Amino acid sequence: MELRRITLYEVWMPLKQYFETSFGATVERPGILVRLEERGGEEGWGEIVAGEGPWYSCETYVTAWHVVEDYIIPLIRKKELTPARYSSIVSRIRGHNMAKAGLEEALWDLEARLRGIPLYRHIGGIREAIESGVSIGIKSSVEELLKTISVRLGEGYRRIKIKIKPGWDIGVVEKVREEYPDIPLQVDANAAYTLSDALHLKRLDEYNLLMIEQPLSHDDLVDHAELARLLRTPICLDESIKNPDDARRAYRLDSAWIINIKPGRVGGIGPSKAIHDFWSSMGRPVWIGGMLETGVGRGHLVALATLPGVKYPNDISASSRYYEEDIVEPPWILEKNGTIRAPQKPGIGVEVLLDRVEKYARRTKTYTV
Ligand code: OSB
Ligand code: MG
Repeated sequence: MELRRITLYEVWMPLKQYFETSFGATVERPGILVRLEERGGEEGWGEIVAGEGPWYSCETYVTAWHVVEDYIIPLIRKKELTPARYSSIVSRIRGHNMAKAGLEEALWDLEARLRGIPLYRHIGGIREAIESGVSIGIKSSVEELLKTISVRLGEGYRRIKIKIKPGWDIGVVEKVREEYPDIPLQVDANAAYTLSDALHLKRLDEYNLLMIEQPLSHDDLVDHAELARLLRTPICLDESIKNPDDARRAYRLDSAWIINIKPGRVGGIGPSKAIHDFWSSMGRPVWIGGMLETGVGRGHLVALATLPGVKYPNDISASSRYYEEDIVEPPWILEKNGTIRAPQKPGIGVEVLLDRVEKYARRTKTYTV
């Protein structure tokens, strides 16, 4: 594909409700949208999911812009690109997976649109609807949490994930289970514990959780393996799996049974597929996680969630769970049966509303390539 222009939009999307994890609260979500235009006039869109501060990962929306502008764009100028060639070219840059992923996603979207096929088919997806779960942040009280869970279940979400941290864990899960003995339920610690909390975490085994996500340090594989031997609750890794090699090592060490794949964290759709393929070939399940994406990034998540190895509901909720108005048309909608349909239109299958993007953008820049 021959690119003509790349435009970056730094958008700030106000969340309907703040989202709190063990590393902090997000009130307004920054994100960088990537728009590619190729010679024939076709477009591709991707999203950089780096946050406001280096809390979930070391990247921020500021470092991501810097890396795209000063390193990625100069490296790809005048090059004939496919998503795979792009990944190979930018592999010279260490880390900065979220920055890399934005353009990579846009290339996949562009390639699918040029071929006139939906992105999910282009990447090997096999289902026309994906199972939608919801991730619920830390609340000011258990009552508040129970109320939120009841609303989300009423909307049709197929599984509830709650964020935990020291002081907001066993007691909270116990109360949720008292109220809802049978719902599919899982917890996410975002790396808030250490191995010395192993016996404390073991108490979660009583509550029939689908999994515990990233209990220990953000780049650990060894301690998770030790914890996995102690717990009956399956361990799911999020932060610790940053590339396909990490997945291979996690399998070797037996650090996890499940991987939450996020394209931003691992450098895009290609590396996500590689992790999916490897982990599935080992007979283990994956699902697709989210980073509070706008409708653009969400399109890429939906496409990935149609892959055959996705065996659990995903952190892919409707646009209305996050935002008063999304920047795409149609917005992502939850069906009554708790699924989201994979669009049959080319690429991510939704139209990006440029006037909305401009409304939320605080910085925009176009590069000719
Ligand atoms: O750990 O999965 C996480 C959001 C921001 C940063 C990290 C995480 C999350 C979520 C939200 O859990 C998932 C979503 O996009 O709905
Ligand atoms: Mg997580």
